[in-house]
Amino acid sequence: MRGYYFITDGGLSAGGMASDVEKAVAAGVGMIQYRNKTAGGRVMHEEAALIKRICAGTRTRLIINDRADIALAVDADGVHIGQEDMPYEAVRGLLGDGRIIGVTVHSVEEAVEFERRGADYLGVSPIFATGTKPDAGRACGIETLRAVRRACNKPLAAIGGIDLSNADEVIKAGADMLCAISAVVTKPDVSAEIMKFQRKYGL
Ligand code: 3NM
Repeated sequence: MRGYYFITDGGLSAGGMASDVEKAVAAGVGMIQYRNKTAGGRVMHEEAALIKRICAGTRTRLIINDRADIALAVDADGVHIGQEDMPYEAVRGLLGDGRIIGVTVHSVEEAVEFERRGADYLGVSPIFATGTKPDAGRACGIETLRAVRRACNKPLAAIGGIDLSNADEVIKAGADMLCAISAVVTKPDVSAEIMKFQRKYGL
Protein backbone atom coordinates (compact mmCIF):
# COMPACT_ATOMS: atom_id res chain seq x y z
CA MET A 1 0.00 0.00 0.00
CA ARG A 2 2.01 2.85 -1.33
CA GLY A 3 1.04 5.57 -3.73
CA TYR A 4 -1.15 8.50 -4.39
CA TYR A 5 -4.51 8.01 -2.63
CA PHE A 6 -7.31 9.85 -4.41
CA ILE A 7 -10.30 11.09 -2.39
CA THR A 8 -13.40 12.46 -4.12
CA ASP A 9 -14.84 15.87 -3.34
CA GLY A 10 -17.75 16.61 -5.68
CA GLY A 11 -18.24 20.06 -4.15
CA LEU A 12 -14.70 21.26 -4.81
CA SER A 13 -14.27 19.49 -8.11
CA ALA A 14 -13.73 21.55 -11.25
CA GLY A 15 -14.71 18.76 -13.64
CA GLY A 16 -17.21 16.70 -11.62
CA MET A 17 -16.78 13.67 -9.40
CA ALA A 18 -17.12 10.97 -12.07
CA SER A 19 -14.68 12.67 -14.41
CA ASP A 20 -12.19 13.07 -11.54
CA VAL A 21 -12.46 9.36 -10.78
CA GLU A 22 -11.88 8.42 -14.42
CA LYS A 23 -8.80 10.64 -14.46
CA ALA A 24 -7.47 9.25 -11.19
CA VAL A 25 -7.90 5.70 -12.51
CA ALA A 26 -6.19 6.72 -15.75
CA ALA A 27 -3.28 8.04 -13.67
CA GLY A 28 -3.07 4.56 -12.12
CA VAL A 29 -3.75 5.43 -8.48
CA GLY A 30 -3.75 2.48 -6.11
CA MET A 31 -6.75 3.60 -4.10
CA ILE A 32 -9.75 5.84 -4.51
CA GLN A 33 -11.86 6.82 -1.55
CA TYR A 34 -15.44 7.74 -2.32
CA ARG A 35 -16.27 10.52 0.13
CA ASN A 36 -19.53 12.46 0.01
CA LYS A 37 -20.58 14.04 3.28
CA THR A 38 -23.79 15.60 1.96
CA ALA A 39 -25.48 12.81 -0.02
CA GLY A 40 -28.06 10.39 1.32
CA GLY A 41 -27.89 6.63 0.91
CA ARG A 42 -29.57 6.56 -2.48
CA VAL A 43 -27.11 8.93 -4.13
CA MET A 44 -24.18 7.41 -2.29
CA HIS A 45 -25.08 3.96 -3.53
CA GLU A 46 -25.51 5.20 -7.08
CA GLU A 47 -22.18 7.07 -7.08
CA ALA A 48 -20.29 4.27 -5.36
CA ALA A 49 -21.62 1.76 -7.90
CA LEU A 50 -20.53 4.06 -10.72
CA ILE A 51 -17.01 4.34 -9.27
CA LYS A 52 -16.90 0.57 -8.85
CA ARG A 53 -17.65 0.19 -12.57
CA ILE A 54 -14.95 2.72 -13.45
CA CYS A 55 -12.40 0.82 -11.33
CA ALA A 56 -13.39 -2.62 -12.69
CA GLY A 57 -10.51 -4.34 -14.44
CA THR A 58 -7.95 -1.76 -13.23
CA ARG A 59 -5.45 -1.86 -10.37
CA THR A 60 -7.37 0.83 -8.47
CA ARG A 61 -9.11 -0.26 -5.29
CA LEU A 62 -12.29 1.40 -4.06
CA ILE A 63 -12.66 2.49 -0.45
CA ILE A 64 -15.91 3.98 0.89
CA ASN A 65 -15.81 6.74 3.49
CA ASP A 66 -17.77 5.90 6.68
CA ARG A 67 -20.39 3.55 5.23
CA ALA A 68 -19.82 -0.19 5.55
CA ASP A 69 -23.33 -0.85 4.20
CA ILE A 70 -22.62 1.01 0.96
CA ALA A 71 -19.23 -0.73 0.67
CA LEU A 72 -20.84 -4.16 0.92
CA ALA A 73 -23.72 -3.24 -1.39
CA VAL A 74 -21.35 -2.26 -4.22
CA ASP A 75 -18.66 -4.85 -3.37
CA ALA A 76 -16.04 -2.18 -2.65
CA ASP A 77 -12.56 -3.15 -1.45
CA GLY A 78 -12.89 -1.45 1.90
CA VAL A 79 -14.04 1.32 4.20
CA HIS A 80 -12.36 4.33 5.77
CA ILE A 81 -13.60 5.39 9.21
CA GLY A 82 -12.89 8.29 11.52
CA GLN A 83 -12.93 8.42 15.29
CA GLU A 84 -16.64 9.39 15.36
CA ASP A 85 -17.83 6.67 12.98
CA MET A 86 -19.09 3.18 13.72
CA PRO A 87 -16.55 1.38 15.94
CA TYR A 88 -13.70 -0.40 14.17
CA GLU A 89 -14.72 -3.88 15.42
CA ALA A 90 -18.31 -3.41 14.25
CA VAL A 91 -17.09 -2.46 10.77
CA ARG A 92 -14.65 -5.40 10.75
CA GLY A 93 -17.51 -7.68 11.76
CA LEU A 94 -19.51 -6.58 8.73
CA LEU A 95 -16.63 -6.53 6.27
CA GLY A 96 -14.69 -9.59 7.38
CA ASP A 97 -10.92 -9.96 7.09
CA GLY A 98 -10.84 -9.88 3.31
CA ARG A 99 -11.57 -6.17 2.97
CA ILE A 100 -9.51 -3.12 3.85
CA ILE A 101 -10.30 -0.88 6.81
CA GLY A 102 -8.47 2.43 7.21
CA VAL A 103 -8.81 4.54 10.33
CA THR A 104 -8.14 8.26 10.74
CA VAL A 105 -5.89 9.01 13.72
CA HIS A 106 -4.67 12.31 15.13
CA SER A 107 -2.00 11.19 17.57
CA VAL A 108 0.56 8.49 18.28
CA GLU A 109 -1.73 7.03 20.96
CA GLU A 110 -4.62 6.60 18.54
CA ALA A 111 -2.30 5.22 15.88
CA VAL A 112 -0.83 2.57 18.20
CA GLU A 113 -4.30 1.63 19.42
CA PHE A 114 -5.78 1.15 15.95
CA GLU A 115 -2.75 -0.72 14.67
CA ARG A 116 -3.23 -3.10 17.59
CA ARG A 117 -6.95 -3.42 16.87
CA GLY A 118 -6.17 -4.47 13.29
CA ALA A 119 -6.61 -1.49 10.97
CA ASP A 120 -5.05 -2.15 7.56
CA TYR A 121 -3.75 1.39 7.23
CA LEU A 122 -3.79 4.57 9.29
CA GLY A 123 -4.81 7.97 7.98
CA VAL A 124 -2.77 10.56 9.87
CA SER A 125 -4.51 13.94 9.84
CA PRO A 126 -4.71 16.82 9.40
CA ILE A 127 -1.01 17.22 8.73
CA PHE A 128 -1.39 20.90 7.84
CA ALA A 129 -4.28 23.34 8.20
CA THR A 130 -6.97 22.74 5.59
CA GLY A 131 -10.11 24.51 4.50
CA THR A 132 -11.43 21.41 2.73
CA LYS A 133 -12.71 19.80 5.93
CA PRO A 134 -13.92 22.57 8.24
CA ASP A 135 -14.14 20.28 11.28
CA ALA A 136 -10.72 18.68 10.73
CA GLY A 137 -9.37 20.23 13.92
CA ARG A 138 -5.92 21.52 14.68
CA ALA A 139 -3.09 20.43 12.41
CA CYS A 140 -1.17 17.53 13.97
CA GLY A 141 1.95 18.45 12.00
CA ILE A 142 4.91 16.65 10.51
CA GLU A 143 6.23 15.84 13.98
CA THR A 144 3.18 13.70 14.76
CA LEU A 145 3.50 11.91 11.43
CA ARG A 146 7.16 11.20 12.15
CA ALA A 147 6.34 9.91 15.63
CA VAL A 148 3.54 7.69 14.27
CA ARG A 149 6.01 6.33 11.71
CA ARG A 150 8.41 5.39 14.49
CA ALA A 151 5.65 3.76 16.55
CA CYS A 152 3.71 1.88 13.84
CA ASN A 153 4.41 -0.53 10.99
CA LYS A 154 1.10 -0.22 9.16
CA PRO A 155 0.95 1.86 5.98
CA LEU A 156 0.37 5.55 6.71
CA ALA A 157 -1.81 7.81 4.57
CA ALA A 158 -1.13 11.50 5.18
CA ILE A 159 -3.90 14.03 4.60
CA GLY A 160 -4.72 17.66 5.20
CA GLY A 161 -3.29 20.71 3.46
CA ILE A 162 -0.84 18.73 1.33
CA ASP A 163 0.29 20.08 -2.03
CA LEU A 164 3.40 19.93 -4.19
CA SER A 165 5.08 22.65 -2.13
CA ASN A 166 5.05 20.68 1.13
CA ALA A 167 4.79 17.02 0.05
CA ASP A 168 8.56 16.55 0.37
CA GLU A 169 8.49 16.79 4.14
CA VAL A 170 5.45 14.50 4.31
CA ILE A 171 7.24 11.79 2.35
CA LYS A 172 10.44 12.28 4.37
CA ALA A 173 8.44 11.92 7.59
CA GLY A 174 7.42 8.45 6.47
CA ALA A 175 4.06 8.62 4.70
CA ASP A 176 3.35 5.68 2.39
CA MET A 177 0.35 7.32 0.78
CA LEU A 178 -0.30 10.96 -0.03
CA CYS A 179 -3.81 12.42 -0.17
CA ALA A 180 -4.26 15.89 -1.58
CA ILE A 181 -7.80 16.95 -2.40
CA SER A 182 -7.96 20.68 -3.20
CA ALA A 183 -4.47 20.62 -4.75
CA VAL A 184 -5.78 18.20 -7.36
CA VAL A 185 -9.55 18.37 -7.92
CA THR A 186 -9.66 22.14 -8.40
CA LYS A 187 -7.29 21.86 -11.35
CA PRO A 188 -8.54 21.35 -14.92
CA ASP A 189 -6.45 18.22 -15.53
CA VAL A 190 -6.73 15.92 -12.52
CA SER A 191 -4.63 13.15 -14.15
CA ALA A 192 -1.76 15.53 -14.80
CA GLU A 193 -1.86 16.88 -11.23
CA ILE A 194 -1.84 13.39 -9.72
CA MET A 195 1.01 12.34 -11.99
CA LYS A 196 3.11 15.25 -10.72
CA PHE A 197 2.99 13.69 -7.23
CA GLN A 198 3.54 10.19 -8.61
CA ARG A 199 6.58 11.16 -10.67
CA LYS A 200 8.16 13.33 -8.01
CA TYR A 201 7.92 10.68 -5.30
CA GLY A 202 7.91 7.46 -7.31
CA LEU A 203 4.41 6.67 -6.04
N1 3NM B 1 -9.92 14.49 6.12
P1 3NM B 1 -7.04 19.00 1.30
S1 3NM B 1 -8.60 16.64 6.21
C1 3NM B 1 -10.96 14.50 3.89
O1 3NM B 1 -8.20 15.66 8.96
C2 3NM B 1 -10.10 15.10 4.92
O2 3NM B 1 -9.21 13.77 8.68
C3 3NM B 1 -9.15 15.22 6.92
O3 3NM B 1 -8.24 18.14 1.86
C4 3NM B 1 -8.83 14.86 8.29
O4 3NM B 1 -6.08 18.08 0.66
C5 3NM B 1 -9.43 16.30 4.81
O5 3NM B 1 -7.71 19.92 0.30
C6 3NM B 1 -9.43 17.20 3.63
O6 3NM B 1 -6.47 19.76 2.47
C7 3NM B 1 -8.12 17.29 2.96
